[in-house]
Amino acid sequence: IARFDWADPFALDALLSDEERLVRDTAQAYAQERLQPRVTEAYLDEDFDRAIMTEMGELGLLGATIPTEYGGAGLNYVSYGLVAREVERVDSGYRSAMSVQSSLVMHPINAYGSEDQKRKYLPRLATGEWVGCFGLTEPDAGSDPGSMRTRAQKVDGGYRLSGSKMWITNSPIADVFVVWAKSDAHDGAIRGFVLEKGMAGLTAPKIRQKLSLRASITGEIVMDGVEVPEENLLPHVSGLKGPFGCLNRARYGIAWGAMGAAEACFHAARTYTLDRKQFGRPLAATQLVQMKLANMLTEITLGLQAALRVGRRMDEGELIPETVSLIKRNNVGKALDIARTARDMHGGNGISAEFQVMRHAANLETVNTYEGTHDVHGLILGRAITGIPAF
Ligand code: TGC
Ligand code: FAD
Repeated sequence: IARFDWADPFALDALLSDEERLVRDTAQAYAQERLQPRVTEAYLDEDFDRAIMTEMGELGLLGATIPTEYGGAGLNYVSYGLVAREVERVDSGYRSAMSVQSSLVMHPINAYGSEDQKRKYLPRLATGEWVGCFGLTEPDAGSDPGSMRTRAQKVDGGYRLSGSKMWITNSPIADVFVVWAKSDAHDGAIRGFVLEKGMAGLTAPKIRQKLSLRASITGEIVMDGVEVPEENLLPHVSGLKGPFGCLNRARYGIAWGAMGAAEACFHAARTYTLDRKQFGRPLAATQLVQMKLANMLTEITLGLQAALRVGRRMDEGELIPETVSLIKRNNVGKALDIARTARDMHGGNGISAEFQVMRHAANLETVNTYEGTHDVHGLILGRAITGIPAF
């Protein structure tokens, strides 16, 4: 007779192929053995170890869905989601590094780039020899990227880019910058450009004193008349659907990743409340604690099934952006609640870095905001339900 397994109530494991389980196990071993031991110090020091990119590259965790002929791993979207879940079980910032490189830098080059661009950039991004970043958000254009000010002006042999991008994951250590700008030569349409470190007029100062996602490096991208050759324009996409096509994939990965962070917090809360005694019995023997654990497990179980469903549909060629908004919004929102509750259940210890839960809670504040805020995804769904854009 099949029994209830509190660690996997709907037997997600049985819904995975052998290859998917292998990918999951590889990512889990790496995350637990190599990332977990260094995360607390990295977080406290506000330091991202650049070597993580090459380590992930060696294991095939960068560009998991990119075809093997360009150095990717040629895996499906469910595998990509499973990697995100294992990496974010350790820290949302490490998953960020993986998502940006895979979905926001390698995907646009693969989907919208020329053959020469693919051959030049993808293999070195896949190994982590090059780090990429994605510049969409600006100081005055966040939820509304259509109002961006960055301009590409046509010049002999290419374009001159001017403007600034804000809150850009990995920009201070990036070699390759996928930047979105309004192009005068294309009637003001938003176009993608690949910039390279060292181009005159390009700088990427680090943003300091973040209280969230501290193990990830974040910066600005400042473009002061950067001259970009014609061959660095992404030729095969025009308009906001370019960056949104990338965001669909990154948001999908985040829906899995956030569940990894939530699972870490749930497991920590379970262990802690079983061990910790007050009033002569374990905290886990109280009704309130059991109700909190039951709520956490319910949301995680449902959230994982939903992410798997969206991933399976993507692998069948059905990527419906609103379904991605639904799981990004729900899973991150629930993960944030779970992390805050786990923090509370740890009492005073809950505020210590040693117990991890407050770091996850602080990280998830960012995850709830980036890639489309919780409310913006609600409005995307609201528009789909009513036919009325209410942004
Ligand atoms: P709207 O009129 O809705 O659409 C403009 C054009 O884009 C197309 N489109 C999409 N295409 C593919 N996938 C999607 N999800 C799409 N959504 C829209 C649409 O069909 C249209 O195409 P066309 O051909 O007709 O021109 O655009 P809007 O300006 O009204 O936008 C509305 C809204 C709110 C949905 C959108 O602007 C939005 O999603 N805002 C959130 C911004 C955001 O997510 N920024 C993320 C920045 S990157 C980041 O945070 C990385 S963090 C990474 C990490 O560290 O892990
Ligand atoms: P705003 O858009 O100003 O929103 C502020 C508040 O207003 C939010 O609560 C929002 O939900 C609400 N709001 C906005 N519009 C409406 C509306 N119409 N109706 C009701 N409420 C509304 N961007 C990149 O391009 N690349 C990156 O790599 C990247 N990495 C990031 C890393 C970190 C650590 C952070 C914090 C952000 C990152 N971002 C990145 C930027 C991120 O995508 C934006 O912060 C996000 O899209 C929100 O934009 P904003 O900060 O300008 O907030």
